[in-house]
Amino acid sequence: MLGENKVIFSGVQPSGNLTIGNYLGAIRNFSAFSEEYRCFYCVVDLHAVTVRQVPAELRRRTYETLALYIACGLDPEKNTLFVQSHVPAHCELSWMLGCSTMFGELSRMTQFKDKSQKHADNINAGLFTYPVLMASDILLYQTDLVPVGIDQKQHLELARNIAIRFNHLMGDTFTVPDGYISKDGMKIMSLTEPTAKMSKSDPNKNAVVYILDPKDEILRKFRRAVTDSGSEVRYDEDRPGIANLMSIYRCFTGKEYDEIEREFDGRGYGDFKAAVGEACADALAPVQAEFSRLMADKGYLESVMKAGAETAARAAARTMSKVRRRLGFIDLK
Ligand code: ATP
Ligand code: LTN
Repeated sequence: MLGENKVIFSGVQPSGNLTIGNYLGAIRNFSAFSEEYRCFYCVVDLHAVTVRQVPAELRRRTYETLALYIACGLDPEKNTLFVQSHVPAHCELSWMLGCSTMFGELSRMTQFKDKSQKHADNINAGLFTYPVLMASDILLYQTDLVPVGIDQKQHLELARNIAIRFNHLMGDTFTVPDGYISKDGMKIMSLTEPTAKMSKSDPNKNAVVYILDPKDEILRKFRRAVTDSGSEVRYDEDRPGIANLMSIYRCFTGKEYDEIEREFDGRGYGDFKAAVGEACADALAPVQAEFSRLMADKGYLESVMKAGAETAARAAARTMSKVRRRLGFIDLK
């Protein structure tokens, strides 16, 4: 264990502009842990290059993702915020764990299958071994809890299996992590195709609300959101369009579904969509203001990255030393 407190680790890829799915499903929930846990939040740039990136954009998004972490309420004094490629131990452990992860296990990962279909011209080895690097991120810090959206459940299960197998074969080395999948914002769906996940890499910009979208854009996207036939604001899983909007409204306002149904009783979808847009824009306004302030100060962001990388590297070094000894490598002090 690293000290007394339990450890949290999570990561977000700087692979696109962050969406309200990333916000409600992941980042917004992170700050609640800072008092009780030792928290590591990482910008996973090494994962992002499993699909092709334009270098200048990747660099900008790495700053932006870090700035968004802070703008969403993560205090760098209370959380270790850092960039994955600044701590080489992630790659080192990934190689070692890759040698006890089976081809068959990785072949079953649905994200690999999805992304291979989407990027058929670039099915690279990194895309295939992505979950091993993710397991290394987590296991390197002896993580107890991993807050993620439900889409990451399968990767998390694999990370647990990798840890359990290593502990069994080589002796107790890693804490076996648990996932923490928040009920709120578990899975925010696309606004144009409400049976598919809202995803930052969706080429259809109308399907996705970005954290940094201006208010008029947010209102417009919700106004155009696909809803089902019918006109009543009532929660019904068989009507995925309205169910998704109700779930977004609930996340932003804290109102329960029956309360929302009463609020919009006798009013049509139009009124409701406008209210969802307003609630979303109002909630995001302070995040956007803080983000702009932070992006104007790269020096500050770099100082956070540096301090974060030092703290993370120190914690990672302890695990690496243990792993080296377990595997029979010579651990020079
Ligand atoms: P991509 O579209 O490039 O696959 P992504 O939008 O899924 O990316 P990630 O960086 O892979 O984003 O995920 C960051 C975090 O946000 C993860 O914890 C993930 O589970 C969560 N997340 C992503 N999309 C959603 C969503 N639509 N609803 C809830 N949580 C989400
Ligand atoms: N695979 C995750 C991002 C990610 C992550 C992690 C999440 C990389 N390493 C470690 C939690 C813990 C994703 O695509 N959302």
